[in-house]
Amino acid sequence: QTIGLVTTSLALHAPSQVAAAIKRYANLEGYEVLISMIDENVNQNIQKSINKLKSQLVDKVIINVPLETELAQKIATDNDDIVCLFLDVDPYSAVFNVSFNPADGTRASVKYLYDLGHRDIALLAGPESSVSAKLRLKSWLETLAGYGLEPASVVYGNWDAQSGYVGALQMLRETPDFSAVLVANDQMALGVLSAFHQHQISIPGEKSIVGYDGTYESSFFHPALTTVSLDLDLQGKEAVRRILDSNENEVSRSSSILPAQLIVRQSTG
Ligand code: IPT
Repeated sequence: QTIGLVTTSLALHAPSQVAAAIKRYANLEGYEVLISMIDENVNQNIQKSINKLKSQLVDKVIINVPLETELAQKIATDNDDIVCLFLDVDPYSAVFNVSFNPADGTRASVKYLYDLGHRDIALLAGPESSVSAKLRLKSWLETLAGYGLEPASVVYGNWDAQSGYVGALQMLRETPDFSAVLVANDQMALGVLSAFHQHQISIPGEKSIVGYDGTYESSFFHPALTTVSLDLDLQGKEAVRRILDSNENEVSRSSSILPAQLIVRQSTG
């Protein structure tokens, strides 16, 4: 028996860690996992991937691709002969999903920086094409506003380390006075660390950095990264459990929203 996984690029750490978890837990349940990786999240590519999996008799598909609610709904409806479970959609949408609370970790990270005395906080957001990136940015902005603050700057990256590096250089050029930067994922935070090191900016002496994801590698960054941690292993485990438990009954397809949690390490002060 086989579970299908349609996933965004596995060159990114978070989706690759989720895929590893899905495989591990599926195997424990006696299932194989067939992976179809797509590079562009356009509807046609997703449908092609699903068709390929269907042709191999897969009838349960986990979809870890950033999708607007409407598109996710369309995919679920177009494929109602199988079960589709989504991992990267608006958690509060009606589609069957296992995802992370987009606000608890972001709020905790802003509060933590605020309590340390930071008032000039820059934001390095994820790509505008990602629902999760938009929800993280929205929550940062709302929480900052709750403290009467506006961000020192908002720059967008594409989730990879190089985009974080380039984004940090842009901030240093255009709005250099910030004392902390909230980054939408750990890989971009790695690029920020590199840019700051190159400019001999001490971390956290001169500037603090907070990442997001809590990927395994982030505790080995230098300095070890303070980050909003997502339990990616749990997301994979929960996705396997929920899709195997699902049946025709609507109730069996209600969503799970997992918590995110701030982990304080050495990149903030
Ligand atoms: C999200 C990660 O936080 C981000 O680092 C990036 O890897 C992105 O996925 C890729 O789409 S996690 C997602 C389940 C919201």
